[in-house]
Amino acid sequence: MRIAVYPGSFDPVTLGHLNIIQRSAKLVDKLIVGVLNNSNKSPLFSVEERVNMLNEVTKDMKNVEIEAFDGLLVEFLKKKNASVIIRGLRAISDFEYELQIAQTNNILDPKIDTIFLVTDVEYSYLSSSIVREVAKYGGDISQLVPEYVKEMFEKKK
Ligand code: COD
Repeated sequence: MRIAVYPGSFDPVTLGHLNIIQRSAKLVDKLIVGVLNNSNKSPLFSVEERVNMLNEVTKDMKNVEIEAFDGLLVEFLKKKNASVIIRGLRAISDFEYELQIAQTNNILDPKIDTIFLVTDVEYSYLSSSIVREVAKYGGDISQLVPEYVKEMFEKKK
């Protein structure tokens, strides 16, 4: 069974993330979306809220599971019997950072490989921080996030 992990902060999950989840779930037997519980950062949404939003927007995807993790990503993969990391690439600016973490993870555990999916053109500008910024100033985020996530922003007001 090929198990992959798609890790991220997902603060919050965007339509760009969802597109990567839908496409990568077709490539593997099981996809675990790993939500980083990073105590050093102060995210807008708690890890429970981020997991809840991801559960809601992937509820029809049979081979997708959502789980929070902390510590090293490679340790999380080991615990889950996963051998593949999925990451998304939007632009050349993503590449340097993504290359660095993929190589670090491969050094930490040579059995692990990273697969990059290139963003669909319509989402190439989209990031969680853009969504937070637009929402902060009262802009319409309906074209950036799933409806459920939009509702979660409204509850935060
Ligand atoms: N289209 C396509 N892909 C997208 C889009 C979009 N519109 N938006 C985001 N993505 C991709 C990103 O490029 C990324 O690949 C993924 O989706 C998740 O994005 P984020 O921003 O939510 O997640 P990050 O980059 O904050 O995640 C960082 C990790 C959690 C992977 C990293 O911090 C980590 O592994 N931490 C654990 C500690 C560890 O093991 N460190 C060692 C490695 S250096």
